[in-house]
Amino acid sequence: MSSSDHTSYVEDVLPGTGALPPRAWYARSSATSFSLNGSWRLRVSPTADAHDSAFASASASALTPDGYDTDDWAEVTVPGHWVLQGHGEPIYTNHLYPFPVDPPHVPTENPTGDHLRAFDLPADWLADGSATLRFDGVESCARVWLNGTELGTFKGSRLPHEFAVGPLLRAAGNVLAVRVHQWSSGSYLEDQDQWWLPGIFRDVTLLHRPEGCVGDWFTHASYDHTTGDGTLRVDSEVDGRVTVPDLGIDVPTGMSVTVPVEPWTAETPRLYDGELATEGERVPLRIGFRTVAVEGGLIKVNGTPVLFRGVNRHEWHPEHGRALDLATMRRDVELMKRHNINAVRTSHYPPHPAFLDLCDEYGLWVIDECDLETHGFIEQGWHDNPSDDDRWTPALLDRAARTVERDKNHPSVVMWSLGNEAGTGRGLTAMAEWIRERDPDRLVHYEGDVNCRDTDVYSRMYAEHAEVERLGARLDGGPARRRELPVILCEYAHAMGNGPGGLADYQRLFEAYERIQGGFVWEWIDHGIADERYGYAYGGDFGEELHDGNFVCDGLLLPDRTPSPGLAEFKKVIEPVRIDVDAPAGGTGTAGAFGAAGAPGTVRVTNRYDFRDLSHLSFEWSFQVEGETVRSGALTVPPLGPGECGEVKLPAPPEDGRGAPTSWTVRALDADDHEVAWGQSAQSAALPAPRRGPRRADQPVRGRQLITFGPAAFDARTGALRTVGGVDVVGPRLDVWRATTDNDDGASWQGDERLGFAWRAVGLHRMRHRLDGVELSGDALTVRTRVAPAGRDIGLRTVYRWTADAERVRLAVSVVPEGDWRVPLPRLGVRLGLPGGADATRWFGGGPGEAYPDTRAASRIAVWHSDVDAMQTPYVRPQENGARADVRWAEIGGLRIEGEPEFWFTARRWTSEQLDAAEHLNDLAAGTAEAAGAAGAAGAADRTVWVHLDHGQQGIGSQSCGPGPLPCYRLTAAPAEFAFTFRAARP
Ligand code: IPT
Repeated sequence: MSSSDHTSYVEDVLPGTGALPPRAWYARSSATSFSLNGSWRLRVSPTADAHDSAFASASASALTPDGYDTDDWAEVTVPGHWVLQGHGEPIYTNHLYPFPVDPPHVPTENPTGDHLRAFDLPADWLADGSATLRFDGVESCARVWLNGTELGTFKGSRLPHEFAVGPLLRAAGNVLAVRVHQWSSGSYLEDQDQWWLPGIFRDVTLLHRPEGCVGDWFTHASYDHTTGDGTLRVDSEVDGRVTVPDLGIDVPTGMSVTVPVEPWTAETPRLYDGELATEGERVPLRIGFRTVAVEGGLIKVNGTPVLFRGVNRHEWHPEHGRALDLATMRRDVELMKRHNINAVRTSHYPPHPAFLDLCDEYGLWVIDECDLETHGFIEQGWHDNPSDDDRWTPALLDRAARTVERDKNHPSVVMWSLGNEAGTGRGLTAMAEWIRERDPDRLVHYEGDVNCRDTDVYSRMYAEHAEVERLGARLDGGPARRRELPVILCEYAHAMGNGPGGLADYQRLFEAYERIQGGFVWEWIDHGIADERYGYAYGGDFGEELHDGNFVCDGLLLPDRTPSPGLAEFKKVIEPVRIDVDAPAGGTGTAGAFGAAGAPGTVRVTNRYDFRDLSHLSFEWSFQVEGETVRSGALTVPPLGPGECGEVKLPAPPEDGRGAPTSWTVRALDADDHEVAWGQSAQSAALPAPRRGPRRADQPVRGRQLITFGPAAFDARTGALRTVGGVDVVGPRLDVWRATTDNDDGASWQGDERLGFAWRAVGLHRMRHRLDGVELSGDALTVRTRVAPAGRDIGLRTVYRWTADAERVRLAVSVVPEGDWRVPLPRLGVRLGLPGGADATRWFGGGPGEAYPDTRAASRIAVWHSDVDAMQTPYVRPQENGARADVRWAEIGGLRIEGEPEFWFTARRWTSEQLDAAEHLNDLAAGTAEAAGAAGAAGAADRTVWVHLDHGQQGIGSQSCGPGPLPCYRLTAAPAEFAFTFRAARP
């Protein structure tokens, strides 16, 4: 029990008192509404009962804010979280409750925000009828008074609550008082992996309810794909008429009408505008006709199986937390559509309802999840779990009802999800039963129900590729009911930091097996909090005693909504059109780029939409010579239907590429000229290899301190390159370390499998370079070394062999591992330092963005231009990033570097060690400033730029929560040879 009777509702397991029954939500109607968003007064107390009598009795006695002594109260913006507005601190935990687990009790230290808002009714407010006060989201428990009269209490943070307030309203001088407790029994049900952020974080609205107004209603709009007819029936609590002008519909509520319609799908989001009119109110309807069902073991919409290319979306804004404005929601939806995403799971609570309006309008399949997670009970083997305790069932049912009633009129919602990570139990079964009864026309999802007793789909999280394949091939066994069900991955591909890796490999499985109906990447956006001290803050930055660090930054968008390379990769992997370009390999010699016959190439186009043909896209070919587009034109592609595949000929090849590598690129563009999909042929030829024996071999000459050789000079003692083509360099030497990524580091529960852990244990971050010899022999300078960590007998025997002509030096590196290598290498290549003035970069190879062995689908070959800063990906926790794949040559800092074979190219203003040591973005800026200071350098322009030329990179994988990289992406320590040629870049 709480210390005060006035606060006993805080720990009561029941959801609340006084609220109206839940009903359909709408943004607009003919009835007036009045927003109470804006500036409120705020007083935060350390306990639930501080100022208890004062707040309550003041409410009772005073009708104007002047009646309160609010002089020392703060101002707070509603919607908002007070902890993000300078009062108290946010807390981040993944699944641990940040308080002792003793349900339903919460700590005595229970930050409580008393919110006050005075308001006059607008002049046009009609005093006929009644009014309701709607709260769209308050975390975690509220008690509400209007003009001194208590309206009630409620829990269920991301759910709407309405109160009847008509008789209490006055024309002027109303006072709304809302007491919000951070902790309540409801907190036990809201253990989602996110920040704990108390406050009135969604809209507060006063709704006029005229006589005869609309109550609750339920739009049933199905589609019969066999006839092309839609059937509409709007059930309404209050009788009225339903009109849909475009369909000539004008029927009473409750009556079914069947007419030919265009169906709604996420690809073709056809909405019909209609209206529900009762005697006292008209509410606009946006009707989408569609039917969702599991048939023959597959999720079908309008009779067609669908493939979810989805993301999990938490609501996030780096300054406002979960208080999202409409523009931000629209931005999310537009970014999703632009990146070929077709589905959202609203992890792990119903989103702001306006988000679902946008999903209807733009077209996204939605799994709408109830606001329920009790993950922290896993620590006690789920003992005392509210999901399996009858006392809590009313609270669970309340959450189900408030979700379904609020959102049931959205065509985009195709599945209800009971919640996330809440174990199993009777409460969950009761929710599923209630939902099926209320809305038999949608599917029920819950990943925690491993036997699928209560669900319509078998849902898995972070299954490794091999398991997905078994599930696809129906070799998974398990209970009979489950074997019959379709499979989705409600979470996969953990987008924490650099990654996720392996997306393309998952997509191949999703496309190969009909039972696997796609998945939802975890997750949409990093929940970093903008913070001057750090760049972005994450768990632990606010002094939390329990926290889970940067596990909260695991999205495809950086916190400011900049797409990360992971999103570019996802877009490519899930593109709804597959374009395979097969151009005959050209000759590198006299026959020209296309072989003697000059045969035109072929493009195979596959329509991977589920519903649409390709008539909304235009196609364009382009022809590149050594990465530069020299010709382009339109390509006519027939309007292939869903699933169809066709071949189109490329035009006759343009003039020969004079032995240079050539390629064809074909792009599919939508009506706004946005690229939807692309394909590129292989390069016709390798770059002509810089001749092994240089043109006129130069001979190294040993001086007192320097060895001069072609355009280069080396340290005579160490054999290290000092300058080449007039550019001073910190000579290249072998480098195997990378600042471990979140996916290298792995999740704490993954033990010894974690690579970052194993690498550090072996000592790959502290390799020593022993110099065994500097030899001059005729036309070569050879430097022999052994690179190895202290305390271990493993090592890499490394030989650098330099040759030169008048203009170029060539470095051939040979690496032979010694000893018993049990770990893969993070990277294998050389690192060199260039003067800080190095900035502009140009390269012929993969781009525009970063790529690693299992994240390279979006990398396309061209000549790219960038600069050192733009080549960085500012992951919230700094880590390896920014490599460009398949680079044939690169220019930076006045040098041109050619690779044999292609290499991974990375350039940054800090070393891997500095990157590795940084915990926040601001550490990097500070780190380099210090380094520059220590070197006596003046200003940023003098900082060394570190360039990595890598022969190999270890894959990325998804081990920050899921499986590591597939074996084929492992960089095994094995003998290797690779070479680079350096010369001054021609201006
Ligand atoms: C899974 C959770 O459902 C999700 O909320 C998030 O925490 C994610 O992991 C990791 O970021 S649960 C997983 C640990 C099995």
